[in-house]
Amino acid sequence: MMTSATNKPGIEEIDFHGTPALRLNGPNDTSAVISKLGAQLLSWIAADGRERLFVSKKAIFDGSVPIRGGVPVCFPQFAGQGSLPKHGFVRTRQWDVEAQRAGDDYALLTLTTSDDAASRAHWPHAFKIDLTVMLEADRLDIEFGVDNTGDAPFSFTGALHTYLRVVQVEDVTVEGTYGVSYEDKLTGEVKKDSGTHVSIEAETDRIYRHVTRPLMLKAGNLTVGIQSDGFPDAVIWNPWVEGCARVKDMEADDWRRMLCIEAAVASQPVVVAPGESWSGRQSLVPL
Ligand code: TA6
Repeated sequence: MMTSATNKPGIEEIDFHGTPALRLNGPNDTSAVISKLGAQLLSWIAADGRERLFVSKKAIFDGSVPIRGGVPVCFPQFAGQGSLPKHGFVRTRQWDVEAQRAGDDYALLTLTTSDDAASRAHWPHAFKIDLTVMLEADRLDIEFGVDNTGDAPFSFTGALHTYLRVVQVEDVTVEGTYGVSYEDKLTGEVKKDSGTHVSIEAETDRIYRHVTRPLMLKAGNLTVGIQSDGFPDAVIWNPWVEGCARVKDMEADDWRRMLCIEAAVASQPVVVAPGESWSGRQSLVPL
């Protein structure tokens, strides 16, 4: 399909629920919105015109808590795996624009943040992290980079905590985990997946270790392929009815409309030597 002059890819500053954000207008009427708060992707409309990310109607955008939905960036700690605030501290930071550009067939944005007195009060390391979102007609790539700018090594865990929108999570299957070991965070057990797919039939919180194949979320007519590079693990999370009721910034039936499939460093921390970098990517492909 030809891209007309009026919908040529580009990037614009917008206000999204009161928080400064950027909208990537991609080819074939695709778009993505990324908040400067947390460098959080909050919307991705694929070429079929449908929103693919879930954001709760009860999400809070004032920076007092992380925004509930989209793609939160968890760093330098995954979940409660350490003494830092849950999922680290970069979800409520204001990030800066480092790069933005668009061509006929893509729009790209990079946001960055680095250590300061506030971060060092939590975590005594010098770092620079960046998140790049690249929007094309038929895919969205989210790349997370970590630079150690100090003179001592550090280790981190983290995730791109992607909330995918589904119509009814009970009807969803996730393929690609056959034979992969996972930690069931609800029971502490380590098991190996032996079925052709995962169905969501109750609260689910699993860390799949060393995932090498792409995953496929089949959610009625909202199928998405999920490929990650660099991130060793994949997390599948749905709070179900009771878990959702415990989350203040979710509506009672939000559990039904979302499934988190996260690209994660969770089973083992990554060590970054001084002056060295690490990067990982999650790619989402509407199918
Ligand atoms: O990645 C899954 C998880 O760690 C769950 O255990 C659940 O707590 C979820 O993240 C949401 O965490 P949040 O801090 O955003 O409420």
